[in-house]
Amino acid sequence: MIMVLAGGVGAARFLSGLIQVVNPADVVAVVNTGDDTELHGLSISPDIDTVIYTMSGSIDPERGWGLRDETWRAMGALERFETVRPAGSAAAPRWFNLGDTDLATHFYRTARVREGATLQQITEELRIAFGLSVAVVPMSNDSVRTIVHLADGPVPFQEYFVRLQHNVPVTRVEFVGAESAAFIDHSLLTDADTIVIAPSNPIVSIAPIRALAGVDSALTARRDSVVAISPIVAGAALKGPADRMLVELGHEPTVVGVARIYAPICGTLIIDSQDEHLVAAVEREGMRCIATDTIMSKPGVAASLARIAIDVPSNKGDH
Ligand code: FO1
Repeated sequence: MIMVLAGGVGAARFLSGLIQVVNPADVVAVVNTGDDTELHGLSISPDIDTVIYTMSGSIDPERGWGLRDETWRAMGALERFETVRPAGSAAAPRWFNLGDTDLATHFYRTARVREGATLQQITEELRIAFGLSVAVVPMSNDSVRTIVHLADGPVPFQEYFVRLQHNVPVTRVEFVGAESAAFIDHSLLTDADTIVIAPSNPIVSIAPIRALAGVDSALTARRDSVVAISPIVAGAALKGPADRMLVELGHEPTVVGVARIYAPICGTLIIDSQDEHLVAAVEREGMRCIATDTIMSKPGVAASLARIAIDVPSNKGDH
């Protein structure tokens, strides 16, 4: 079994490649839920939905989130209330775009949460409803919320990422609830033949999972069969604020910076060919380093990247 630690868009694209080269039933995607939010009274799990939508081919390819062929009539209809909404009211927020067909997912998840279903049960129902044979599980059934501390105070992740367009320096990132939240299933950390850390933001997509009790120690214990793919290429993030966040939080915005973050828990870092000149520098951090094409916007790259990722530890047992 191959376990993938996943955030949003980059991880979803990698997973789409992985299920082309292995039996999807052999894959378990453990997805960050620190981005989760409640808006309009709805329970929203963006990274879980992005992974399910992408692997099922339902994703909007340009946005990388939400559903293709989407309409926005419900969001548009909220506009009339903005003039009457009292100051301080959370009603009718329009900064977070929920498409009409995407709303169906949030209606379903919210109703099931209210009935007492766990996020794992709901996610299992969603992935089956979207025709996936890959197991998609939340990192925890317990609430973990990524709070981003800015110069003028803390904000929930989605307010940082979407409302503020992440155009604001971060001083600290906190995972509220992580100290008491239970990782979804520790046997995944011990029984997996290979663990892949997908090309997601190390600070806000992978770190929330690592913050759960026992995860880092379990990964460290088997770091030789843990492979990470750098989300930073040539000193920049392909999508999102990962490079700026690395700098703002005191890391190098390069593959060496990523290596230093992952070295304790991961034996191999896969970097893009554009960073080939940094292979030796990454290896000086105590990791094996493989340079290859990691730009998954090109067809076929996700599949070839996945094949390389799962073959790395293959000399340590078959899949
Ligand atoms: N990202 C945006 O940049 N703008 C949005 O309006 C937006 C809405 C949205 C709705 C549902 C959903 O599942 C994801 C959505 N995202 C949006 C992406 C979301 O912010 C993710 O958390 C990021 O992609 C980081 O993983």
